[in-house]
Amino acid sequence: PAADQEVFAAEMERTFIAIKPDGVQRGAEDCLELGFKLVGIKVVVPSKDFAQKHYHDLKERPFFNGSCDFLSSGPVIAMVWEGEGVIRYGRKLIGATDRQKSEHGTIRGDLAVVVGRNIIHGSNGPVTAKDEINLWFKPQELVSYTTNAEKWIYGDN
Ligand code: IDP
Repeated sequence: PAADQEVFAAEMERTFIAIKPDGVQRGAEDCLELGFKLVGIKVVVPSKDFAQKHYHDLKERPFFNGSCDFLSSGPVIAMVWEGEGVIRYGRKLIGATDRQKSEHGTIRGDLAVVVGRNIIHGSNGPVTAKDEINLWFKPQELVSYTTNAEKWIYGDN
């Protein structure tokens, strides 16, 4: 679904974040200091067919083919992050799709120059997040664990 059709809730959830090929070449993974939990990560070069699956909701858009070619052009760092409100927070950290509209202090706002090379992907909302996590990761590639900091991050009352 489009971002504006997704319903958000501040509950424990998982999102799919990917550093795209341009972001990998430019070292953008250094920008990720989320106060959230990384539960899955791998480096992959997606096939064109796989990229088409990832961008399936953009099939009708004129930039669909170019975006799929680009996503499959080199290594992508694929990640699943977990935490309360992580889907919306991830989008905020990434910034608007078009760099001209993304704020300074966001990854795209600071690093991207053109919309077709915008460094990083993050799920639009809960439905997309679930679909993308399922597409990119097998269940056994994701881990559940507790960090020592969690009780300080979330409190217990
Ligand atoms: P998002 O990545 O912020 O969720 P979407 O609208 O889902 O934005 O578009 C997916 C990707 O397609 C964008 O990240 C960008 O790489 C590419 N894209 C979007 N709009 C354009 C455009 O107008 N020209 C070229 N590429 C675009």
